[in-house]
Amino acid sequence: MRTSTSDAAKLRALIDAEAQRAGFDAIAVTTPDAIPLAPARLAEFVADGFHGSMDWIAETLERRGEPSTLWPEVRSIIVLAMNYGPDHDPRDLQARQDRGAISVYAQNRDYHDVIKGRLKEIAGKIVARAGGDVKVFVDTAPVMEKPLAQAAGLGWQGKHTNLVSREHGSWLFLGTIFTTAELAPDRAEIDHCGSCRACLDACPTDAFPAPYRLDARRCISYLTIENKGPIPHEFREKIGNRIYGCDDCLAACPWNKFARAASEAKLAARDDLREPPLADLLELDDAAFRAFFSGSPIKRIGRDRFIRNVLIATGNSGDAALAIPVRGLLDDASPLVRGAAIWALARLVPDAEYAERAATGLKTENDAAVREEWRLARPDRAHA
Ligand code: B12
Repeated sequence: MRTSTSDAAKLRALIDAEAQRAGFDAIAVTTPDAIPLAPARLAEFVADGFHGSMDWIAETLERRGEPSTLWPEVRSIIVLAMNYGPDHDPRDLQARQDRGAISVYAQNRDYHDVIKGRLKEIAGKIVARAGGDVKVFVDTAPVMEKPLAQAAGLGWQGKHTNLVSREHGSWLFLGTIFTTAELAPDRAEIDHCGSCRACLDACPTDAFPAPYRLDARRCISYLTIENKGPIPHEFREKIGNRIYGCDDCLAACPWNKFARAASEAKLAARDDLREPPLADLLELDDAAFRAFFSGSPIKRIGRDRFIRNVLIATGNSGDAALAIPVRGLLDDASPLVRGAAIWALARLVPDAEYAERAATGLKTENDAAVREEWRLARPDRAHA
């Protein structure tokens, strides 16, 4: 769609005003051809297997790497960012082993819902003013939001691969509006990480094989959210009490000193998700899980995967009192839960109890993976 320079300037002024009104903290514009390096880097990520079981990344490779393959009519891409900065250092909770640590982004209402609604409002205003067509995307569409945000100038992709901004540090959500309108692009941002490697060194599971490259299979965010099966043994202790996502690489970023806490009205944390007791979470059955996490992104992973995570944190808690709810989960209907309960039990009860329960468990358990958990949790104590 052809737009005259003065019309484009007026449209941009409208977009800026609407974005501010909708509560976005930053907005900038880029073009669909502005991320020429991204397709090859994305292909390398997939070729190396770094996407793990996120098959949807491999399946959408072409569309994801090239915005104009996703939507040939797109002429401009508006990238919007919303600050979700915490009002405390999220790593502090790691010292409270009886509590579960939920990553900052998941302590509020699901940002997909919050941001998508607001992007749609702005997109509606663009069409009303300039005509043409628009599409809005946040997170789940095959769009590479971070390189697009860097190309638009909102920040740069840090060594932890997330977008870092001078004003908001590492605490930004991203969303995009694709439009057929021609808008003048903003200038791309350059890298300001320098020789810093704080985020790389902060990773508990060594998920960065090199700066700017993440092996998702080792990332606690992937292991606790995307991974549907048992959590590999090598990561269980390192996960500590992190029960949904991880903030360590973000929280280590020195640029956060310029960030401010997100406002209450927008994306403030739910009080009951700031430091939930593991004992309470272990009690959640399916219905209680869905009710408690209504409107939260955590609901997406379902009760069984969530309880799996809580059980790993419970095993790491060293709190023998938690063996009581763990014993109750040894007979859970979900093999995923039973397997994680075995691991937690092995770390909380004396040898004699474990040996006795393993002997009984191995007699009655039919699931091969759960049987393997009985054997591996304490190889010296479990006899087939
Ligand atoms: C898949 C995914 C994940 C996966 C994989 C993460 C990843 N880094 O790829 C997992 C589940 C692990 C994950 C975790 C998290 N995620 Co996520 N995730 C996504 C998603 C859906 C796609 C990302 C993607 O395209 N990955 C593929 C890789 C190849 O792309 P890339 O990360 O851009 O990789 C680039 C670099 O490697 C770089 N590169 C490679 N080599 C080199 C060399 C040099 C020299 C340079 C300069 C660059 C470079 O080029 C690549 C292409 O740009 C986006 C939403 C979206 N649609 O964009 C959200 C998104 C990236 N996630 C987000 C968030 C908040 C998180 C978590 C913080 C959540 C949490 N607290 O647990 C963690 C952070 C972990 C981390 N350090 O990345 C936000 C990030 C916002 C921001 N400020 O950047 C996004 C944008 C969602 C959103 N709409 O806000 N996520």
